[in-house]
Order: sequence, then C-alpha cells, then structure tokens
Amino acid sequence: MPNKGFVCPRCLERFYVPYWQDSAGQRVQPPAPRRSAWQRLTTPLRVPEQPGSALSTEFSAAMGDARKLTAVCPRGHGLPPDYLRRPTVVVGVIGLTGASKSTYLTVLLDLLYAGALAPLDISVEMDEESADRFEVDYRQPLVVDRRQLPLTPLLLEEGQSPEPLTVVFRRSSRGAPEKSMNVVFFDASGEQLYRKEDLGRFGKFLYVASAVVVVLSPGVFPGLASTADPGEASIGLARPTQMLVNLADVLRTARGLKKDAYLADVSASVILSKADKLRSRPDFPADALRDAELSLAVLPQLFEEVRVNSGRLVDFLENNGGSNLLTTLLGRLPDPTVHAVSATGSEPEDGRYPAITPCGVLDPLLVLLARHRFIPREGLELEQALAEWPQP
Ligand SMILES: Nc1nc2c(ncn2[C@@H]2O[C@H](COP(=O)(O)OP(=O)(O)OP(=O)(O)O)[C@@H](O)[C@H]2O)c(=O)[nH]1
Ligand SMILES: [Mg+2]
Ligand SMILES: [Zn+2]
Repeated sequence: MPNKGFVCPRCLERFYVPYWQDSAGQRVQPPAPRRSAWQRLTTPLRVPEQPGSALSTEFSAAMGDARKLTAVCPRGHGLPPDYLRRPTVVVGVIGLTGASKSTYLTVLLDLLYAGALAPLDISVEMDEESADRFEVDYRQPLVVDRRQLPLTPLLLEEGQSPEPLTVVFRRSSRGAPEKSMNVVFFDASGEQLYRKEDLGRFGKFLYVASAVVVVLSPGVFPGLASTADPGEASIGLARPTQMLVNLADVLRTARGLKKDAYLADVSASVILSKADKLRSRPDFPADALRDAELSLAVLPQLFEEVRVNSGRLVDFLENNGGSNLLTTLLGRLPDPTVHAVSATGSEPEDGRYPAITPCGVLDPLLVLLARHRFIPREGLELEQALAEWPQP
C-alpha cells in the first residue's frame, strides 16, 4: 500500500513525517516509540531497578518530557493528542452557496455530540480547537438561538484554510479492541469550484478528501422552483452540474487516475437538502425523509432502505428536470447514495427557526462510516447485493 502520510486537520496539508515541539515551542527530536502491548506485559515481571539509580531517573525524566511533546505539521499546527495513531478520513462538504452545508454540518455534529450513535456503541469527541469554534460560530447561533447562519466567507487567497472541524469516532465492541478514527470535515464552497480558474486555487483541499458529501438544494431543480430560497431559482442546473464535473476531475487527478477511472477509495453521498419543503408535494417519496431507529442488528436493513430510497429520490429529481445533473452525478462519483435531509425541520421566519427538528441527518454519515469500514457494510454495497442473488 502506498504511504499516504498524514493530513493536518488545520491547514489540510499532506505530510509524511511529523515534527515535534516541546512546551516552549522548540523543535525537538521525536519521542521514543511507545512500548508494545507485549513489552507492557513483560516489564512488570522484570526485577525492579534500584530506587534512585541513574537509569530510572533518566527514564522518568524522558517520560516526563515526552508527555509535554506535541506533534506538529510542517507549518507548525499542533495536532490533537494521538491524532497520528488513528486513520483519518477527510470529508469535503460540497455545494453551492445557500445549499445548507453549514446548517447540515452544525446539526449533524450537534446530534453526534448528543450521543446519536450510542446505539451503535460509537462515541464522538471533538478536538479542543474545533470545539471552541464550533460552539461560537455554529452551535450557539443555530441550535441555541435558532438563528439562520450567516453565509460562510469564501476563501480569499490561495493557501487560506477552510478551517475544518475535527472529530474523533470511537467504537467499542465486546471482545474486540476499540476502533477509532479521525474525521475531518470541511466546507468547500461550490462557488469556488464551478469555474476552472478558481478550482486550481481553491480546489486543492479536495486533493486530500477521501469522502465527499454533496449538498443540493431542491430550489435549483426546474420542477421544484417553488421551494427556491431567494436567488436560488436563477442559479439553474448548469452551475451545480459543472461543479460536479470539476469535483470528479479533481478527485481523479489527486489520485493520478484517468477521467473515467473508478474512484475506489472515495465515498460519496448526496444530500437533497431542505426536504421539509418537499413534504407536501404529491410526487415526493415522503417516507424517504425519516429517521430510522438505530441498532447494530437493524443496520443491514437500514442500508437496504437507504439504497431503495436513493433510487426513488433519483427518479423524483429526474422527473423534476434533473436528469442531466443526475447522470453526471451517478456516472462520475463512485456509487453515490442520495438522501433526503432536513437539517432544521422547518423554514426560518424573519431569520429564526421556530424549532430545530432535524430529520434524515444521520444516514449520509452512516454510509460514510460503513464505506470507510468503521461499521459493517452489509446491505449497502451494490456488488455485495448482486453477489448474494442466486446465480441462474
Ligand atoms: N427549510 C429549510 N431551510 C434550510 C435548511 N437548511 C438551510 N436552509 C436555508 O438555507 C439557508 C442557507 O443555509 P447555509 O447552511 O448557510 O448554506 P451554505 O451551503 O453553508 O451556504 P454558503 O455558506 O453560502 O456556502 C439557511 O439560511 C436557510 O434559510 C433546512 O433544513 N430547511
Ligand atoms: Mg456555509
Ligand atoms: Zn497544518
């Protein structure tokens, strides 16, 4: 397997060798590798050293230092504790302005924080630096004050970071060692993706993304124009379609792949956002907007439903003028699932939501976790489903 190195959760630069800093911010030698489980087991069996011997004093001094060392990226950003020991999935949340990227991400992270995945024995923790920003910029205004979030500022210069939010997922299962994974979410404004010239400057973060969540607002589809937020109806489908073409190109270029090659190691889910506005339409598959009860036992069934609903939503969007966009989506992204999501459950009035009652928010994340092998994938994989059909 090629060594893909690490990705800094602050600047999203890829790097291969971490640097280390002491508490004074000085670059230092890397700490000695941690003892293996076997070493930890056998050490207590050794004859204890003489108390106060030179060796043990030196050893404890070194351990004391090691605890104060922080791993940093080549640009000097401190990495969260044990970040380098866990696999990392970088998730780009992609969509045009107003699509609901920030609103979705806020509500998703809030649900995770509140223990939404506890039925799957998964706990979630945000790294300290992200947690502060999340609380002040996202959670307080939207979830507590129920106010509409402001537009996310566009990146103004090359190299400016989209300020990702980093979360650690841990899964304990009886009799097996704990599994853990870093998930780094960042907002990739589609406004900086549909023009080729912007893509070169601002699309480079997508080079490190191994998961994409594409957010599409219903208002851009001709047949659903009545749901458009101000300014949305005039966007049309050319822009989001071009955004998807560019996105697919960037993901392949980053992997040195040809234009139509299969993106084996990328997961893709697509969100039809603001689905609360679609509930009253007779042609909308309203039961595709739901929250299934979670447990490990029902997960395969949940994923089968995700697949069925995805197919129904594709039909719905095609019938509402989206065939060209859907063809692009299904043809260029690796086996994407389409989800109906309402982050807030209702429309804001005078800038405030009457309540925040999310619906369908977790499914796209569950697909992501399954595709990156953090939870079982049974029921989700197309090939697997086909392989299970009885052969003629
Ligand atoms: N009815 C309804 N409206 C929503 C929902 N989510 C977002 N909206 C509306 O869409 C607007 C834009 O949402 P944002 O989350 O700020 O969109 P964004 O994709 O982050 O946009 P940029 O930051 O400009 O790229 C919100 O202010 C709401 O008016 C939803 O679940 N239901
Ligand atoms: Mg935003
Ligand atoms: Zn960095």
